[in-house]
Amino acid sequence: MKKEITIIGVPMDLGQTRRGVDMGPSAIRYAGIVERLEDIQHEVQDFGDIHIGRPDGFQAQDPTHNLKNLKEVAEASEKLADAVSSVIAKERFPLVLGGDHSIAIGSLAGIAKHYSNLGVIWYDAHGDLNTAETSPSGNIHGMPLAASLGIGHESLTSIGGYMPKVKPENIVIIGARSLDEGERELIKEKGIKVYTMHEIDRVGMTAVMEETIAYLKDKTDGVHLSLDLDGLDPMDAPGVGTPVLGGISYRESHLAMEMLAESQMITSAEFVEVNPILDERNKTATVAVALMGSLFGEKLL
Ligand code: EXY
Ligand code: MN
Ligand code: MN
Ligand code: MN
Repeated sequence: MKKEITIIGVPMDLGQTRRGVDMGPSAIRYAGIVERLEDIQHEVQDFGDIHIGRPDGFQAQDPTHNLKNLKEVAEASEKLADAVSSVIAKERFPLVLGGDHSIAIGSLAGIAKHYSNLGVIWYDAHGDLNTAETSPSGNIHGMPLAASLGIGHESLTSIGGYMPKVKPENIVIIGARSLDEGERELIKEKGIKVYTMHEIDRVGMTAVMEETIAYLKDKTDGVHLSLDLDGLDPMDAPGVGTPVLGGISYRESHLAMEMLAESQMITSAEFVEVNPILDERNKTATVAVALMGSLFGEKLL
């Protein structure tokens, strides 16, 4: 089904400390995302990039909070929330390109207010469920899902002027294989549905996606796909800042996207953590574009 898509670039690298991920939006555009979607008959507009304020000097880690670049990440999140919300208000599909995963704080703030029960599919090696109290790094890209649940520092949970953005029962995490202690406790406490790599290996991606679609279909009025390229195996997506061995394969990821396309349940999406500096000949951005093709209905035959 033809969609009216607006691409929003977020050159954010302040949610973590490896330079280069701010070039993710350019790398994905260079890999031909606009042409790819137009080739399958979608109408595509490019909003351009959200402006990211830079901290004075280098990483302004705030020792009292264990929240690096909190001010700049919060400011960018508000700007992104406004941009995404205006896209949805025009009844267009927001396709957000990262930038590190802290951008999901802004995406979800801009999206969730348009739905009464937004579902979230978090495709990621990580849970991104940390707070300043539980984070081993102080990197805010490890906190966006917690913040969107209303858990964590008020500067992050209050983006968009409301909380929470999402309820625990409307989240499915797929691909987890690196969870910190605090994240494991939160998952148990909140009853968040998680398919780790163990489940994916055991039952297969087809069953995981069938169960995910069935789990969300009747209780949500929209579903956001937050796809972190580090959810894939580093062999297939090497250009990411926090690679973890033993990930989801390229073909399993295409199948997941193709099944989501068939379900027609996805109402917004973001693709994050592409870092062309750590990549091999823009391979990870190219993989991201191929997966977006499948998500938007591209067929092999
Ligand atoms: N859990 C670790 C932390 O919080 O520092 C690693 C987080 C990596 C986050 C990437 C975006 O998925
Ligand atoms: Mn500036
Ligand atoms: Mn992530
Ligand atoms: Mn990740």
